[in-house]
Amino acid sequence: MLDGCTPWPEEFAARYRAAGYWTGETFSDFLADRSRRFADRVAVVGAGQRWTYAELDARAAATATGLARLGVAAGDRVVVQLPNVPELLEVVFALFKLGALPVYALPAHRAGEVSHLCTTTRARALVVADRHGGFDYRTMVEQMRAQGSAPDLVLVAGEAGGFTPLAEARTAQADPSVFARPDPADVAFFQLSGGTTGLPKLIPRTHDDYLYSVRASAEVCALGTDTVYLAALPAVHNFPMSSPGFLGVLHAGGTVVLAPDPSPQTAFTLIETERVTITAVVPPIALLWLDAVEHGTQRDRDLSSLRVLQVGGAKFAPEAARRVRPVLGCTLQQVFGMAEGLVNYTRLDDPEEIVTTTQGRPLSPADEIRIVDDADRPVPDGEVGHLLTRGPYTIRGYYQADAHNATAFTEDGFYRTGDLVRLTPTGHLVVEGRAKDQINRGGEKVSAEEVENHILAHPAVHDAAVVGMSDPYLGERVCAYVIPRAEPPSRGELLRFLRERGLAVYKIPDRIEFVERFPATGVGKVSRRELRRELARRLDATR
Ligand code: J2J
Repeated sequence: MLDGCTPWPEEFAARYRAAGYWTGETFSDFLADRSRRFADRVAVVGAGQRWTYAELDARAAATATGLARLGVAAGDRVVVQLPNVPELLEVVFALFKLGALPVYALPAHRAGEVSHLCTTTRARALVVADRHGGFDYRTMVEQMRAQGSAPDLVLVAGEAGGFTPLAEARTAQADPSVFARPDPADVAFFQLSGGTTGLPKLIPRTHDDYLYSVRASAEVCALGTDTVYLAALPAVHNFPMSSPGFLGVLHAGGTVVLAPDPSPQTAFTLIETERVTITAVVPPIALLWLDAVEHGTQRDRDLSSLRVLQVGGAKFAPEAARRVRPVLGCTLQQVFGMAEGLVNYTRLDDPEEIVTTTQGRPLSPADEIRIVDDADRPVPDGEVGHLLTRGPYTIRGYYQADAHNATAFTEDGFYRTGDLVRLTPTGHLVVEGRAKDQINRGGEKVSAEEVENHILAHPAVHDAAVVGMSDPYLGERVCAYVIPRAEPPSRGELLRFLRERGLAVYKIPDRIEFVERFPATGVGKVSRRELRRELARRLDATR
């Protein structure tokens, strides 16, 4: 296995193979195989294009050949930061064919995160779009170049400026001799962790483990060739990629429709015209859709093709969950997952009460769950505790992170999710809170420590503590408490400073409070819990 990654112990690997979870299929062969089976079916629709499986496979093969000529080889890491455009699938499958490893960056990431990904993985190349959502990625890469953190090879989908156009990497003729046959037990790509540490951690996922979660998810979601899946969230995120996501849909021979944004206007138009059957959103988007249909301008939309609305990434309140069926006329499926592995689903035939009040149950019979107290002792049945998990598609370690892995995993290989959950008598999990220093901003994860480090870099800042503040729409927003050295910088100046450091859009604090000191815990550490309480009091006072 790739250096810096933790394999499953051999006895577990043998067990997962014997049970048929790990089949030995790889992402390198995946598309060619589906293309043989579903050749003339439409695989992907988006940005004015519509490609069949055969076309997508031919494009991926031609791009793989071109990338090989540009020097990309098996084992190379390539950072892929593309919005929801068909080229995303083309590039990712081209890399798979080459045996190169995609490293996924969200479109909202900026120079800070993308530089970190490029340098930690020693990326051979970076693939970006020209512009998306009002942001010019070429300018970002120029900034990275100036800092020496961009790889030499930069490919741009669209207007390339001074970089290599992605279209140029596509050769007229594919050359299968450049294709690789990786070991199915090896790492296929890197997902990004939401993070609780100073820098985002990389999650190595293998062919065997990830393809199992894709196949099993497609089955739980009853996908088939008649499935039309709308990717409304950024497709590189683990949820729209694999739960069951675009990979699950391609596995089953369905059609992936890529939405440039998840607004009701954009998404409903695509649902109507493409006859979408299933889609996945985070809770704030679900609320937006519900409101748009119930009270807003989208009342007369024809959403009759929609069978399943998946909601996950953050807690979906039961009151909102109960509105899904009457308002949108489809089945709700709650999804509680993580890029590290474990995914829980409510099943399509679960009673309405379970679907609206729980976050589902584990995907696999081989998923092991422990709910424990602070001392790792199992809590009594039905009580709230820390969720630990181990299984055939949950990683055993982050990439090159020995020190962090020592606390993020138990000695016997359980991943500490940082989530507080309870188990219902029916075997479903209810997420009751979180013990990790992470803010969940409507499904987008923000590490408190990471943002604090950026604020601390400002010369006028003495200390910083970042906490979540409750928000009726996003669930939480980001609030930074700052102790200035003397004269505090203005809020505007501090925000500009953070943007210029290349921090992702969703990590920029929504609120900044200047204070003289922080409340301390018993051992003298900054008490983020006390800060959260203080903030709640302040917000209540102004409401
Ligand atoms: C409460 N909290 C949730 C839910 C995730 C499918 C779906 C989501 C993700 C994801 C994913 C939640 N209710 N329904 O990768 O494949 C919080 C938990 C969890 C963290 C993981 C998938 N669904 N969460 O959100 O890696 O705190 O993955 O540990 O981005 O999101 O975040 P992430």
